[in-house]
Amino acid sequence: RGPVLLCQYHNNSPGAACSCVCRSDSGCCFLTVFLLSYILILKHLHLAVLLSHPQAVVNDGVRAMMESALTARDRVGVQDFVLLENHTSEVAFIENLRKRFKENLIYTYIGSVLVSVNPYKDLEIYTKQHMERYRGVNFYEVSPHIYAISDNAYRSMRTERRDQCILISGESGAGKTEASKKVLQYYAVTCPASGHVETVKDRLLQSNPVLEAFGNAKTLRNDNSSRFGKYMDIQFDFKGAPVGGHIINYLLEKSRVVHQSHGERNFHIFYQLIEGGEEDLLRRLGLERTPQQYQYLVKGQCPKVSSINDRNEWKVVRKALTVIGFSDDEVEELLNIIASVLHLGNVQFGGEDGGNAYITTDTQIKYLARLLNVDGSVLREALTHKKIIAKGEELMSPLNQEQAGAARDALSKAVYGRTFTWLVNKINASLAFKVSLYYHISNMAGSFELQFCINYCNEKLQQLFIELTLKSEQEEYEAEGITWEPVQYFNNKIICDLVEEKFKGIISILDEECLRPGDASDLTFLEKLEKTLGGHAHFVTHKLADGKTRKMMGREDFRMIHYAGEVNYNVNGFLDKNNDLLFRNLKEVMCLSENKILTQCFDREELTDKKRPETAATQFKNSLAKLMEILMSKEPSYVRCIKPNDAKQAGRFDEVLIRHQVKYLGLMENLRVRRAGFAYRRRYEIFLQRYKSLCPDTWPSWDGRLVDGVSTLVKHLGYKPEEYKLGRSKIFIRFPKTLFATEDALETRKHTLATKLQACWKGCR
Ligand code: AOV
Repeated sequence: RGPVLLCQYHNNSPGAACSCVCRSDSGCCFLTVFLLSYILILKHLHLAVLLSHPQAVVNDGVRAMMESALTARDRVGVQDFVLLENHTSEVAFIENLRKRFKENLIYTYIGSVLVSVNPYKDLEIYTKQHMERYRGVNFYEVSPHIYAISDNAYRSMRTERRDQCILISGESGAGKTEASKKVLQYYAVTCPASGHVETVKDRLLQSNPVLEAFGNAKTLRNDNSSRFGKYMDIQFDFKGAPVGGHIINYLLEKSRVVHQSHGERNFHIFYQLIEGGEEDLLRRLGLERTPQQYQYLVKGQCPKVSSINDRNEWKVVRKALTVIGFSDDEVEELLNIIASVLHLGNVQFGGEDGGNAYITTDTQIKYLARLLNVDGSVLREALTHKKIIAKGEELMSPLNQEQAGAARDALSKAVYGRTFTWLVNKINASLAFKVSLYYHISNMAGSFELQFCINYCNEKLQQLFIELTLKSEQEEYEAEGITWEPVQYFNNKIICDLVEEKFKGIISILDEECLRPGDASDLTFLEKLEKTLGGHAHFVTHKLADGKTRKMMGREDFRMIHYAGEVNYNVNGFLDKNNDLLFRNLKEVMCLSENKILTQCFDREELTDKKRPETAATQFKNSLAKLMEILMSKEPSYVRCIKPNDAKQAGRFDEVLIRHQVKYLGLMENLRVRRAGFAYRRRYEIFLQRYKSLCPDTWPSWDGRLVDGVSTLVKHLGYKPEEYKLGRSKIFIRFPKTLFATEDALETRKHTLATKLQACWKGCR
C-alpha cells in the first residue's frame, strides 16, 4: 500500500498544467513532492502514470519514459519535414509520413504548411479537450493539428488585423471537406459568442449538410464527394466572435444530374427525398419510394451505399433547412424542383428512325406542369421543338428523338444547376454579414472538360502558393534583418499562360471555335490548337514536328505537361460543354414558371439579351481570376490533404499513390523552398525556455536581453557561426542536425537527473 500518485502533465507550454491526485498512506509525502518536481523537469512529455509503489516509478516508469523519449524520433518520425536530415529525398519524406501514419499521427508540418493523411477512421483527436489544448498556444509547441492551423489563423487575424485564408487542397477523398468542417467546428466551439452570434454559428454549421445534400454525391473515389468548388468566408467582429459568412460556389458538376458512371450516384438529395420523405410529401410530389424507377438514378446501378443512411440524412437536411431560415413555402418549392428533375428524367420520346420526336409519357408531363407551375402543352412543345429565327420570323423546327433527349437533359441540368446557385445565395443571405476564411476546390475527375478546368485551377493555386511562400519567407528574413538568399524554383506561369492567354491560350481558341458558325467541331478545335501551340514546351499532340505520328497518343487527344505531371485530354465534347446551351424555347417555358425559386433562377431579361452568354471556360477563368485576387489580399495558411489508398480503408498506406500526390501537391518543392535558407527558426523566449537548462549561465533563469541569453547558450553548446543567425526576435538554425544535437543534450540531461533521483531515492530508503 504505497502512495498512489496520478499525474497528468500536459505539454502545451507556456502555461503548462500539472494535475495530481496524491494519496499517501505510508507517510511518503516528501517523496511525492520530490517525484513531482522531477516530473516537472521532464518537460515536453505527455505523461499519465498511475502508480501503486514509488519504487516502480523510478525503476520502470521513468526508464520506460526515458526510452520512449529517446526512441520517439525513430519511431514516429519528425513532426516537421524541415527537420528531415535528407530533405531532398522523396524516399525519406514518404518514410516519415509512413512512420507517423502507422502511429495514427496523421498531421505533419512543412514549416507552417500542414500535411494531412486521411486516416479513414475516427481518431479521438477532435474532442473539446483537444480544442482547448490548441487554443491560444504557440503553433510549434504542440503536435501538428488542423486546430493549430485554425487557431494560428484566428490569432493572426486578431493580433495583426490581417484577413486570413486557409487553403485546403488534395485529390478527391483526401479529406478536404472533413478538414474544412473541423476548422468550422473549432471556431464554433472556441470563439467567443453572444446571442446573435449563436445563430450565426448554428447557421454556419448547418449550411454544411444542406450544401452536401445538393452538391455532394457518391463517386468511386469518395462516398461523399463534393462535386463543386467552394470558397467560404467567415467574418468576425472586433471581439473575435463570428458574425457572418459568405459562400461562393464554383463549377457544379451538372452532368451528374443526368448521367452517372457505373458505381456512382446522383446528388445525395434525390435519394434522401425518396428514402426519407414523408408519405404525404411523396404523394404530393408524385414520387415512389423506389430509386430504381427513375432514369436519372439508375445509370450508376448503385442506389444504396453502405456508409450512407439516406433516411437519417433526410431528417438532418430537413432540420438544417429550417435552422438556416428557409420558410416552409421555400422548402416546398425547392422539393417541387427536385421532384421535377426526377420526372423530367422519366420523360421518354417516340419517333425512332430519325422521325420527329413525340412524348410518350403523359403522367410525367402532368406532374411537371403542376410542380413547376407551367402550361403542360407549352412544355410538351418546347421539349420536342427548337425555335429558330429565319428571315425575321420565328419557326418551330421539330427535333428528332436523340435531339429531344439532349434538350430534356440540358433542361434538367440547367434547372438543377441554377437551383443550386439559388440555394447558395439563399444560405448567404441567411449568413447576413459578409466576409473572411477558407477555400476548397475538389478534384472532379472523370469528365475531361471539368478535369481540364480543375487542373488549370490547380496550376493557378500552385503559382499563388509558390509566390506567397517565397514572399513570406523573404518578408520574414527582411523583418529579422537576415540576408535573403535567392531560391531557384520552377515558375509555372508558362503553363497558366498556355491555358489563359488572350488570343493564343487554349481557352481563347476554344471560345473562338465555339463562336465560329459553320463546320466548327471538336476536331477543328484540335487542329487550331496544333497550329497555334505546336512546339510549345508544355503542349503536345500526336503530330510530330517532322510530320510523323507520335506513338501512344490518340488522334483526338492533346497532352499538357502540368507542373505535377503529364495529362492527356480527349477533345470530344469540349465545344458542347463549353457552349452549355439551353434552347431558347425551353428557357422561355422556365421564365413562365410560377415556381418562386425558378422565377429567380430564370430571368426574363435573359431572353431579350442579344449578347451571347459567356462560355463555361471563360466564366471559370474569370471567377478564378477574382478568386486569386481575393486570396492574394489575405494571409494564407495551407492544408495539403493526402489520400492513403483507393480502397477507402483504414491503416493502408499505398506508397505509389502517395508518391504521386506528394508530387502533384508540390510538397518536395515546398520543402525545398522552406529549407533553402534555414531549416528551423524560433522566437528567442521559446528557444531559451526550452534549452536554458543546458547552460549554467542561463539556468535557472536569464535576466538580461533575450538575444544575449540565446547567444550565450548557443556558444556554450558549441554552435559554429555558419550554423545559425540571430535575427531581431528569432534564432535561425541552418541544419536540423544542429538542433537534434541540442535536443539529444536535453534528453541526456533529463536522463542524468533521473539517475541521480534514483540514487537519492535508494539513499532515502
Ligand atoms: P474530399 O473533400 O477531399 O474529397 P472528404 O473530406 O469528403 O474528401 O473525405 C472523404 C472521407 O474520408 C470522409 O467521408 C471520411 O470518411 C474520411 N475522412 C477524411 N478526413 C478524415 C479525418 N480527419 N478523420 C476521419 N476520417 C476522415 V472531394 O469532396 O471527393 O474532392 O470532391
